[in-house]
Amino acid sequence: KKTTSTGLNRELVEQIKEGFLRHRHYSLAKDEYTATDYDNFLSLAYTVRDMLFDRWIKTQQTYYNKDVKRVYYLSLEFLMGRTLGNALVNLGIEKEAEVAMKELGLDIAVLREEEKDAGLGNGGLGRLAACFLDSMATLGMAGYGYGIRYDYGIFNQKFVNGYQVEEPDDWLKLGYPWEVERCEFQLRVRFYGNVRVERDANGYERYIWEKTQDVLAIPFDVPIPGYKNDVVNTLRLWTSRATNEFDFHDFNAGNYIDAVEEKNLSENISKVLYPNDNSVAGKILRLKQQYLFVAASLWDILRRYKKHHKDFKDFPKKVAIQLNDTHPAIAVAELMRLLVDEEGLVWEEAWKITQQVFGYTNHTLMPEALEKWPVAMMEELLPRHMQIIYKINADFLAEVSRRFPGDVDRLRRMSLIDESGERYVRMAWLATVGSHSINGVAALHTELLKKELFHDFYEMFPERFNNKTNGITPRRWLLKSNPKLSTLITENIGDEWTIDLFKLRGLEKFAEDKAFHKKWQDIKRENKVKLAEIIARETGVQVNVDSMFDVQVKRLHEYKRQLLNALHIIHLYNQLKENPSMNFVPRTFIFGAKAAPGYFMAKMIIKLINNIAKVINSDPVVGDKMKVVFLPNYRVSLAEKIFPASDLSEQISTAGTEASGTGNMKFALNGALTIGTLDGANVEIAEEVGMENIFIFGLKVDEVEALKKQGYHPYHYYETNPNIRKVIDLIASGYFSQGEDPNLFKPIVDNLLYSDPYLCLADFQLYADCQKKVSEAYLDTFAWTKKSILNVARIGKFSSDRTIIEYNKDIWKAEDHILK
Ligand code: DL6
Repeated sequence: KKTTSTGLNRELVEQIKEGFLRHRHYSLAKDEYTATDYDNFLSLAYTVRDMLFDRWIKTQQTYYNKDVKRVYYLSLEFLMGRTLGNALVNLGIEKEAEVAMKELGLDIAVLREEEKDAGLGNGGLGRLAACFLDSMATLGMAGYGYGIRYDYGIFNQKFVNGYQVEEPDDWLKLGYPWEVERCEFQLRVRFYGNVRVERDANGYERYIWEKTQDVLAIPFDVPIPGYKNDVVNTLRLWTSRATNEFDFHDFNAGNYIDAVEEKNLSENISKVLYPNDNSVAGKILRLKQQYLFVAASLWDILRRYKKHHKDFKDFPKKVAIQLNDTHPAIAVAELMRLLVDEEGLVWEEAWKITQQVFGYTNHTLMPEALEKWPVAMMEELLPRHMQIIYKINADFLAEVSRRFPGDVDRLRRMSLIDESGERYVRMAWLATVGSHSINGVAALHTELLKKELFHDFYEMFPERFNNKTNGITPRRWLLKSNPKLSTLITENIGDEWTIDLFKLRGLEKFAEDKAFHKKWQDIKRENKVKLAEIIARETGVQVNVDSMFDVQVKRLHEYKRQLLNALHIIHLYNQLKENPSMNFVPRTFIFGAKAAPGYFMAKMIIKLINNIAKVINSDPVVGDKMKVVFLPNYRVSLAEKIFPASDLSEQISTAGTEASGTGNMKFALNGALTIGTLDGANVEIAEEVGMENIFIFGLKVDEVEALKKQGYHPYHYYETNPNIRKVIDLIASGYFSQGEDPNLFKPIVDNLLYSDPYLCLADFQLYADCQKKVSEAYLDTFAWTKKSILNVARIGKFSSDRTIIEYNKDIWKAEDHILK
């Protein structure tokens, strides 16, 4: 390869230019006069895609020829964000692409902004799946993502008069350049119908699922490049379509409208992502989505396996399937159905295989997020699966009885069927019983799972439980999103950190280096200037880039306590109003969060924060000391601009509620300090970076439990803490209602005073005291910068590469570095 003295590969530059012009001409029929920015983005995307395709074909050929063990990550969500920048980084051609565009008179930054986010997920769970795909490819494993190609991803959020308004995310409207439709692998997925029992020649019962209503599942493949290793893996997303006969049958009967309606119903299945994070919708369409993608994926997995194998005895040696939460848990019953009904295995053998193949990851303890499907609904939609679940349950409960004779209450608790009222199938139990591995996503979370939710199961088979602390890919979340900091790091410790994040430890020796500090601070400031421009554009608010950027970005949920943050902002505001000349460390409070459209309290909290922002930002007493901004439409591409510009990371969930968190890792990786509770992965972040480099406050899990047990009375805090009283009184007075009903925020006030399920009031003073320490610490620039450097230096554990290596060692046991 011909590279110039600056390390630029000229040959590649020319190749990119040639590809770009060819695609603009032949794929889009455009020229430099008629091409829009989007056309130019597409032309570059197609050019990069060509490079991915070469590697994709080679990678897949190698997997096939070596008949390697495949790892399948089944997830109803993949929050991929944009692909172009990531592909350029992973192919190692970022510079060449930039120069190529420049030489054609184009600014690559402009083109990159043209790409729509693939927002096929709600939050942490979906983004984790995306990071895992990146890590599996980077580690050279034969990893596949399987999910749904929703026509509409997570809604676009707007604010109208401070209220959240949802708009459809029509992300496919202009075409998605990264996918390839694979019609040849389309298949039928069955619903409804009934089950007939037949006896075969040997007298064995055969179950025939018939008179079904069928839908076609069509796969679309997206290439997933590893980092500079020529590996390209596959994300296969299914879309639903009507079967042809369906239309023709009704059509010939002269029933044109019904035929079209039927077609629409079938195609509805993959229409839209359910916008619920940490809560379930419980709608039949959701169960259809789950079964559609599970049935299609398992069929595909079996098809691939059968190319090399005549029977199923090696299936667990060649296949590992990870269930991303319970959303794909019906896979346990579906694999049993395929093996027993379709492939003719005996039940016991099929069950052994099923358990060996599946692993299940739990992502939440929130009761409202635990899926259970009404037995009646399941029986109607998936009659054969319901029979299989009953049989699994009967066998399992027999085993429980043997282990714990006479313990009827235990049987009731552990039954896959909840019979306390309307009968439900407990999907977490199905996933647990059907898997050889059950894991939580941070050490604390896993311990709580063993102690609480899965305690009975942990007593039955402790060896199945393990922890896999989450991680994030350093390629997207540092290398790509924070190029200046990445360059500084690489200049000083080399570039190995990109594939071995523990190498960041090398930065420790610069923790007190003044010249290094200066560069570190300059980069943070530049990133803040860029974010300030975005804030001004999006919200109209001019922020002070020399203020501390204090940021809370994540889904809006009461347990995440954006409200606690808001209460503290009002508290600071009260102090400033009382004493305008007080010493005050200027802060810009930045929020980003979508609320589930049906989540009233979450939407009220958004409105409250927007109104607080209006009041504070226009108060002359406050001036430049405080600004509050709520950035609309928080999403992956926006997150990439926020983390590098943050000084303080708010991770303030009630202890015992946030399973892990992954935003916490992204902030720390970009040099923000954390203020947080001992919850989720915060605990491990504190262990890694050291207590002197993080701000920990608040009740711990056992204290939360004890307080609730003794009877929690939030009103007591209101009565006894004047700071809290002033804050709540101000909200209740209508001060933030901005001309609307003075009682606008009464639901929030009442909830705080009389219920406060997430203990905002109990933690308030501890939080405010800790925030005071944060402000004091920020005044000491040297000490703050040192902490910032040490956070980055010690965050290596939270690479998703480490997480995937652990999954593979303990659960999947597949080969890595296959192409080497
Ligand atoms: O494991 C990824 C992510 C965690 O980091 C978050 O703490 C957790 O809230 C989230 N869980 C869910 C659960 N939803 N469901 N089902 O999104 O997972």
